[in-house]
Amino acid sequence: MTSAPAASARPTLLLTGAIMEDVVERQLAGRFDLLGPQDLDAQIAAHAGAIRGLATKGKLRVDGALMDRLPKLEIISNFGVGYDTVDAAAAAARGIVVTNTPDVLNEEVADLALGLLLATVRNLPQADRFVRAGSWATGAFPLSATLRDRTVGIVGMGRIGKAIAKRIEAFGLPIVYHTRRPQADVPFTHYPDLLAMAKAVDTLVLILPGGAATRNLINAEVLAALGPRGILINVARGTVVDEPALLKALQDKTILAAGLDVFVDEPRVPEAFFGLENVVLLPHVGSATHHTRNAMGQLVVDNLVSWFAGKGPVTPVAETPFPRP
Ligand code: NAP
Ligand code: 8YV
Repeated sequence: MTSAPAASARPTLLLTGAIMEDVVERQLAGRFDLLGPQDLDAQIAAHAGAIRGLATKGKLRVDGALMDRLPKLEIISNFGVGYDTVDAAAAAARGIVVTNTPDVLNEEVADLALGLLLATVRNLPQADRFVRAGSWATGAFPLSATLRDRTVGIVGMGRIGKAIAKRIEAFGLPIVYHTRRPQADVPFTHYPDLLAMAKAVDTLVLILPGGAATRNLINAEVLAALGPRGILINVARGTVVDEPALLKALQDKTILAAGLDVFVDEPRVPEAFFGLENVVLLPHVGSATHHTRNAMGQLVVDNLVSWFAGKGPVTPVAETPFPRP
């Protein structure tokens, strides 16, 4: 496919998961013949030759094998800025456009990252549990670590990384960052070498894509370099961290604490984390407000509607630029 299709009446669209029923499904229902998300396999088997669009979210892998089952597929619209569950290279090779939901969630995810950082450094969930348990009546809550003398290394300095940096600057903390390429529009020191940065800081905030290229980037060596004052905040993807290595580092106090919004096998969280007092665990809620999830859902709809109106995608991913080169 080298260009957008001519405008067409009611294309068939497959939903691989329940996506914001009130925003996405209601708007799409008037314009598309909708299939899924129930009985996906049976629906694909029965309608494979008709499916021209796919709206996807979360766990289900949209890989080359699935694409090969859908010979008329033109567009994959992903609910989320991270699209590590979609094989975008396989889509590109088949002339299929992939879209995601960038920018509309930057501030929300950055807010959550700072909330998680504060909660982890100042033991806020533990303090809440302390009060609820009636323990305050019998003594004071222990003093905590502080943000005051910290240097923050941000791994990933894209749209959300910059929004996080803006907030950390307002807290008066020095910032450095690691990415593969330096960013021209930020004043912070760039570390091309992650290990060197981990040695130079005591706080790491992860906000980069998941997938094969970043799998286990944060391993035992990086955690050891971060050291016993070290705080790790992960709002990126669970796969970016070697989870067993992190667990061991928390148990052995190789690092001080971690705040995790994301895990390798969501919604399954290794139970060994539950018994640790030096970790704050969130159920992947970086963008999870009514406001921002609605905006993300609207962008999923806008991409599909624009594509099938013959106007091209609104927010194609880098692997499937439009118009194609
Ligand atoms: P973005 O604008 O594309 O920025 C990604 C950043 O990561 C870039 O600075 C990029 O720089 C860096 N990066 C990519 N691959 C890297 C690698 N192998 N090593 C080091 N740095 C690498 O993306 P964004 O919109 O900020 O979103 C970032 C990610 O946040 C998403 O992909 C998603 O996984 C995650 N996220 C999580 C939540 C949540 O709910 N917890 C919500 C939204 C997003 P270089 O290309 O120069 O390396
Ligand atoms: C979403 C996210 O919750 O945008 C992302 O990359 O991780 C979150 O905003 C998720 O994609 C929805 O499943």
